[in-house]
Amino acid sequence: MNVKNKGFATRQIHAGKTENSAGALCAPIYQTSTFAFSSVEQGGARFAGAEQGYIYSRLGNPTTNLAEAKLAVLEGGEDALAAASGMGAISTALWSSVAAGDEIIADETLYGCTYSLLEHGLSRFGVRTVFTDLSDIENLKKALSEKTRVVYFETPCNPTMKVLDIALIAKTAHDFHPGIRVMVDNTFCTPYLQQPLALGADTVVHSATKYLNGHGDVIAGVIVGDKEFINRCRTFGLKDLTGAVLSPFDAFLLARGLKTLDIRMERHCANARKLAEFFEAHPAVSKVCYPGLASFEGHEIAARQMRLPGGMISLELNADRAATAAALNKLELCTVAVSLGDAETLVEHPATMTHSTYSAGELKAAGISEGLVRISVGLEDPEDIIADFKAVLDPLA
Ligand code: 3LM
Repeated sequence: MNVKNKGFATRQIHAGKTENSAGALCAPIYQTSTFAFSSVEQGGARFAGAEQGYIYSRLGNPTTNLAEAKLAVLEGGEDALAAASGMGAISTALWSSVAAGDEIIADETLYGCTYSLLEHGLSRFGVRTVFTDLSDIENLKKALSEKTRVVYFETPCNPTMKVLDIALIAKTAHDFHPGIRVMVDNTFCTPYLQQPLALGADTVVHSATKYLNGHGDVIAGVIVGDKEFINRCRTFGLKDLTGAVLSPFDAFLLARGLKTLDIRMERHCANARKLAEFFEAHPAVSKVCYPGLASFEGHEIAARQMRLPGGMISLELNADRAATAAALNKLELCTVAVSLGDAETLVEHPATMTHSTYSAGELKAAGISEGLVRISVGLEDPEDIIADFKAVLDPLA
């Protein structure tokens, strides 16, 4: 059954389903590295692309295809490619887009390892990245050149929650040259909250480790976009350049997690809004970055391009770094840990953890202050999350 025109919940549950010999409701895990050919000729035909069918799990696997089919349909893309991690997806997509001499324009506030890939990785192979603040569209106009191949950004940005206008950035880049690939990391939102392709972007990448899987037990990534690009990523980028293939078991867990994406995101967002409002009213908190607060700079753009303001909050306390750390160490319900999008509320310190790949000067340029604390609001009862923070913040007020 084609579910493309059904509602989001129906698509997340039913997209990608195929029949199996036992009639199992949940797709089997095809835990196999290779696939038998009926003959030498058939193997040759599959390698030549003259016949459809599986060859080897680095090139495709039925369980992985299920997760890919769901994500393509949910993001509104023609096709999707799963990868072994978010960084596997991002590196595969970028390696498949550039060659020595090309340029990438990226927002200056990015997940730490993406920043490192661009600044310390691709730069070694003759690919230069121009980092700029894409919230001012004049910066993009200045940075665009005949060498630009990709415009890359996250929104909301990890970890400052800066919101970028996807439609405006995509239009500006495409007006300059339609061939420029506008690539958006949609990890913080998932397709339930935001659909970059519908807003004019060409490619979406994700750390599927986060909300998409949603249970903190998988490292995975995905690229979504047009058939030609995904095919290039599959048959060259992932196959030959990175080899960052998702295992069938992790693909199974990802497809399983996706079935409840909408209800989890609704709860993450409802909890985050309550917690953000609590922080905003608390005297120990000097700054709250949450797209759902009218006081937050990115509020209007977020309201336009996101269904709900998300489950991530960043904040600063009226305390020095040591006192901030001491307070966080006293949390009992919430866990001090990197990563995000899990059932558990996770709290981390970007300057020393997720963004320690930035130098002190680079952190400052990216707007990531020394005292910034990032919270991935979980699915617990919101009163319990708030009580945990209240107990450690009250003594600071
Ligand atoms: C983190 N982030 O805690 P993986 N894109 C975004 C991300 O946030 C991440 C990736 C890509 C965190 C991971 S830090 C050691 C833990 C917006 C990951 C990369 O390769 O699946 O980890 O995704 O912010």
